[in-house]
Amino acid sequence: MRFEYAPAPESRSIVTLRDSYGLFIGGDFVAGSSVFKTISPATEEVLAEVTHAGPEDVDRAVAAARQAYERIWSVMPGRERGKYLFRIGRLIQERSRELAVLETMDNGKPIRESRDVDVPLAAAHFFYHAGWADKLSYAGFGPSPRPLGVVGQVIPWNFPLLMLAWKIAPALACGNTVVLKPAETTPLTALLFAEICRQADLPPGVVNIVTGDGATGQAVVAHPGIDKVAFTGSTSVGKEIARSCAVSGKRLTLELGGKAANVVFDDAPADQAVEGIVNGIFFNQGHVCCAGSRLLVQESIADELLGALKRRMGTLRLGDPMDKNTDVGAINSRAQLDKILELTASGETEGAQRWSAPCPLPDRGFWFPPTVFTGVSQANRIAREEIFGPVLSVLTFRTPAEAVEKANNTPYGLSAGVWTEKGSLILWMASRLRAGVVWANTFNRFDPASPFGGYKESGFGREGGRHGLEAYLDVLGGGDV
Ligand code: TAP
Repeated sequence: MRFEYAPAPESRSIVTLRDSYGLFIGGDFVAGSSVFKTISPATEEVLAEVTHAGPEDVDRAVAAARQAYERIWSVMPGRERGKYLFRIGRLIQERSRELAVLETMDNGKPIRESRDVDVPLAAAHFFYHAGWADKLSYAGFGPSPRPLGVVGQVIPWNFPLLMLAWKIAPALACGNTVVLKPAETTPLTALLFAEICRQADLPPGVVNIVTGDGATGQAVVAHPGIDKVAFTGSTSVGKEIARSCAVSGKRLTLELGGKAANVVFDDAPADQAVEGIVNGIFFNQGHVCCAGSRLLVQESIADELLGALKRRMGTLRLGDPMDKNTDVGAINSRAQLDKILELTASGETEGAQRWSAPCPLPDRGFWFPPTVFTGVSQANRIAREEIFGPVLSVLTFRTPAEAVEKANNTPYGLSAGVWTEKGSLILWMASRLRAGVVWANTFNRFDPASPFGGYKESGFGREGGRHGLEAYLDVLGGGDV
């Protein structure tokens, strides 16, 4: 039986969009070299004009960050820095509805996700790191670990505010100042965050936000005044940045792509496993670095599980991201949709069978239905390359050893899932899977206290937890923080 829901649209009235946004440098919104437009991927309407930061703008931002670092932030006692972080966390909570609506408008993700996942987790990151700011001497990095200086941070479009929080909260807690570049297609919540920094009376220059495209990102990471680069994005751009940092001696952390295996054994609780598979790949339209995009299912239950999965996929509601009942929102951009279309076409060309949930797609905007491919071989592109969309590739296995071999047969290593009733099998699998995070009988769980990061081409360094602090501290140095 299929339930129909009446529309339950969230109101946009809480958000006041400006026609045009400047760059946030030295505590002020300032003009830059040129402008571009940011659109809603669900309707293609123009939301606002945003400033494109050129090299000279990046230069100004780095200078502002340097001044704030030397004169204020690096010499401020940790307990005082912690108060600012705490205040920012509170303001994110107070303005959570506004942030969630704006995120959904600019990114296309369902309001339910931005409201219940992105924004609360962003606030949690600030609260968590507020707690560390005055305790760094007890974090196991020596008695007085020092900050690194000015940090250049470049983030992607899939979790715009949350990725900002992952980057800015630990950097500030450790005494660094930042120049952050949000993704070209999703700059608006970063700019609202800039307003929050002003509301929190954060000293000017501690956080600087430069909007723009890849060239702006390149100008940030290549700037000689940057001491450390933190990048989240694709593996190809990450490799380019690694090459440029290698010759400059800058400290670097990379959070890159993934092609996670979600492994389901024959004794797994079927209904929970189906929910976990759906959450693993269709959450946030599959625009998730750690998405469970390869389902490895034990051969003996494959038909039964796939039947249940397709039934569940048939109940997913795709459409207006502002509707509180929507499960699957818009694809973030035309370019990303084209990439998904190209890779899924290759799946069929290479012999896999495609099945898509029977949901009508809106006429305007960028959309792709939840899709599953069966008959996939390990050599197929859809089993090897990150699609970054709502597309699941299904493979089967017979023994745990075969599951491990197939799960690890990827250049990536960000995450994995294991579904079984047996605790011993979970531990056996977890110790063999080459992935930064292994979820057991769940998927896509995040907590600021838990380190997150990759193996192999998924990057290096960790974000979150005590481990994440290390990336923002000169752990070999001495002195006071
Ligand atoms: P990218 O194309 O790599 O873009 C990421 C960011 O880098 C954007 O702000 C982008 O600007 C900028 N950029 C592009 N070229 C650059 C260059 N040459 N130098 C410096 N910066 C540059 O990735 P994406 O398509 O936005 O994001 C999707 C990727 O991010 C996926 O592979 C996903 O797995 C990964 N991701 C990883 C994680 C973690 S935690 N591992 C989390 C989220 C996403 P523009 O937007 O203007 O192009």
